[in-house]
Amino acid sequence: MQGDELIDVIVAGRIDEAGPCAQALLDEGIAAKVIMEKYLIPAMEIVGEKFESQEYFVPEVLVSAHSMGAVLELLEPILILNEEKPLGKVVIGTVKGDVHDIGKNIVAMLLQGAGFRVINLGADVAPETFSEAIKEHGADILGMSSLLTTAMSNMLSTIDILEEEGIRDKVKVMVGGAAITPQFAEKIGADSYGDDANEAVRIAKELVSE
Ligand code: B1M
Repeated sequence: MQGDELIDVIVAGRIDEAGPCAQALLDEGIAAKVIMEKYLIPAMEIVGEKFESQEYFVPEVLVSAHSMGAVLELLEPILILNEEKPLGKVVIGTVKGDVHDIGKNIVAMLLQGAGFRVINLGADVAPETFSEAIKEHGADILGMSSLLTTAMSNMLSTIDILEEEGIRDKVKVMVGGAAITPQFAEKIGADSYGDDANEAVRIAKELVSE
């Protein structure tokens, strides 16, 4: 089994083949993290290029995304460690108005794998929902993701609510996702920006040790 085959399966959106194809790579001894970094993320990059060049439209992108989801489901229990004493608690979600959740889920999985307790609120998460979850779980870090320029201002709306409720200084805010830049993160008063999932883990460790 070649990793390139997994890329082809995801790009072509052959959902039923995605899980077995990834399982074959695992059986060959290829680590889950390597499968994710070498095959899954590049596959979605190809899908993104096809979308941009209008070779693909939303339905094609959706079946590719579901194929990737099937593989992530398979890899999740392998990537996640159940630490008895977590490094910290992270509430994470994609902001309101944005349903892109693949990258955010990868970040959530790697954070869990690194020993954080992660409360993943999903996608299209309202500012109030983030704030409630932070209070309920006593989160150390809030992670917000956005891939849409039309939705990214909801990161600021969330930070505003945290300030209104007097809890902004109790939680570190990390933002990321394809729409976000370090300049935007700074402008909205986030504590940190993560370019990719590995960087997000490194930053989260720094944030809890500050
Ligand atoms: Co959409 N989409 N999409 N889409 N989609 C983009 C984002 C787009 C760039 C494509 C394009 O036009 N070139 C474009 C946004 C343009 C913009 O705003 N600048 C776009 C658009 C326009 C849309 C719709 C409006 C299309 C339409 O309906 N006409 C619509 C919006 C729906 C909505 O949200 N309200 C839409 C819908 C969809 C699908 C539902 C079909 C599907 C999402 C399925 C899903 O997520 N469950 C989809 C997809 C798959 C994409 C592309 C092709 C791929 C995104 C992806 O999964 N990448 C995307 C094109 C692209 O990105 N090139 C595109 C792989 C993933 C691993 O990367 O999410 O960037 P990413 O995550 C990375 C890093 O960014 C980082 O770590 C991850 C791993 O390394 N990261 C963080 C992410 N979150 C982080 C948080 C952190 C730290 C790091 O800290 C908290």
